[in-house]
Amino acid sequence: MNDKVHQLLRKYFIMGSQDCPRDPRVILAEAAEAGITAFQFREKGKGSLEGDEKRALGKELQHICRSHHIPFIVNDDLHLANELDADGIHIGQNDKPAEEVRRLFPDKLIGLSLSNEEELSTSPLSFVDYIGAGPVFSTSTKSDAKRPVGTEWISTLREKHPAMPIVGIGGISPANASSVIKAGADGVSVISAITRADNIASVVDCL
Ligand code: TZP
Ligand code: MG
Repeated sequence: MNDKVHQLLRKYFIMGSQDCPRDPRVILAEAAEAGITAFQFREKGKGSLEGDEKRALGKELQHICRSHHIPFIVNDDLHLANELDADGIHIGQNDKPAEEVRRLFPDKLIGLSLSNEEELSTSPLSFVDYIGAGPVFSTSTKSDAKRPVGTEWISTLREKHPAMPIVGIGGISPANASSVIKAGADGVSVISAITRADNIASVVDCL
């Protein structure tokens, strides 16, 4: 299981319709075609869909993931993850505790965001499959993002948890992705580098 998780974090695309200047289905299909290794549906923040519309888009994006054999992971929304039978769920520090999420979803992939030592010290990592570490660099995609922690945070986590699957997030692009991997991450997760790309195939290629 662990080996597989390390691999699927390599090029982890995250988005919701609010991040997309074009049809999200087309953007995901292009990214899938280009070789992303996982996808997270993060329908959240200003301009995001809710209720039936959110569910319907989630279903369509899941379908695209399935046809490319890419895991479909839902951000925060346990109800939607259950309803769609997503492959995984990603939770933050203000969501349901990891222990409870693991009890609800014994077989799903569970990811947890960690931004600093304090969060690390209070998080029961035995219940999660991977860590989302960041924001590594500054980002304008998430309005309430914490302060950038640099690649040092990746190195710290790697040192403390040598076997844990870790993916960097926040301000990552083809220009800096290799520094995140070099610091010890198994992969990079990106939103705007892909959703706002002129050429998605070349961006995914260079991550
Ligand atoms: N969590 C920490 S930073 C961030 C999230 C969801 C946004 C990352 O977006 P981008 O466009 O890749 O910087
Ligand atoms: Mg959250």
